[in-house]
Amino acid sequence: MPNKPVIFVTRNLPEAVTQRLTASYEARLNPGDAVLSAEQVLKGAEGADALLVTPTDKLTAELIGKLPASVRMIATFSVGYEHIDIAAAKARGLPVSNTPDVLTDATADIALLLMLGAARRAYEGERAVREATWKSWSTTYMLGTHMTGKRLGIFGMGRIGQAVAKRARAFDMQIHYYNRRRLPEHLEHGAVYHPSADEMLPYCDFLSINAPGGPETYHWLNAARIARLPDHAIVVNTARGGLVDDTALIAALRSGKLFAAGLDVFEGEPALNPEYRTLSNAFLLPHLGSATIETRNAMGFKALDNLDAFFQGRELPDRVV
Ligand code: 8YV
Repeated sequence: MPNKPVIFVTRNLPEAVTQRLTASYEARLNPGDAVLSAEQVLKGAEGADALLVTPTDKLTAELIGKLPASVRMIATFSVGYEHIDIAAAKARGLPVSNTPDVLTDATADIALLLMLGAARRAYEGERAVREATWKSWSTTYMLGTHMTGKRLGIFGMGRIGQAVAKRARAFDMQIHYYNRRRLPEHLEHGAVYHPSADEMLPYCDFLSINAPGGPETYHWLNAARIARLPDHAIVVNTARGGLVDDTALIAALRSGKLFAAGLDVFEGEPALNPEYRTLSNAFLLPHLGSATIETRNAMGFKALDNLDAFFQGRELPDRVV
């Protein structure tokens, strides 16, 4: 069919998503799946009607300012959109869509995996089995700390924070939370709201970070806030690495102030602070929050739903700006 809109897709997509994309659009793909430089993004965008991007593309104000006039929409294959300068997109009248909801469960599942993995020393245990350093059972071998019945503080009680709380309630955890706005009571399910995050921290045997990244939350978890946590607390992060001051977290993991951390996201990932690799009380995953076949397909279909809406002149279902 002639005149299909041209979509420049910066990274490889799941097969089912690519099939649907290529049926409706003239897709300009990146088969090698390399992370593209700003110059490569601009080159790929030449003559394209829309961009389908991911968080590995840094769409700065400068890059957005240089986009060819043909580009009329940006769809990101992610719920987070701190990699896109939203003000610059708005100034150019470029609509931006994201992929909320469909990755809520997968990401909350990973948060629970991190909490259990950190509390029960899953990394050390797994390594002992593989490296054959496990010699015998003993009453004091590799003791972790209990998760059941403890207090969980959630920083950022949006969709994912609420899904983490739901799962944690099955472990009889008492939920505390900080959010810019208090949830309506029927969504709190008994969780204790703290109007200030700093005031919540002393109640967090476990702290789960579920707030968006970006300048407002940059290095939110710093040395002063870690000091407010109970001794031997556990920190997990499935949001964005930038929320954590790595130097402060690493110092607290080394000193024993914190029992452990479970991290799925890192500032500068995949080039994380190398000291994390040396810490046996850090349970580390390579940004797997939404990495299930079901979720990644659903994210791709959501991005396509938004592109379809745009090119059919309908309101975007997931409009960020
Ligand atoms: C994705 C994410 O893995 O959607 C997000 O914001 O952080 C992750 O779930 C990633 O963005 C894929 O594009």
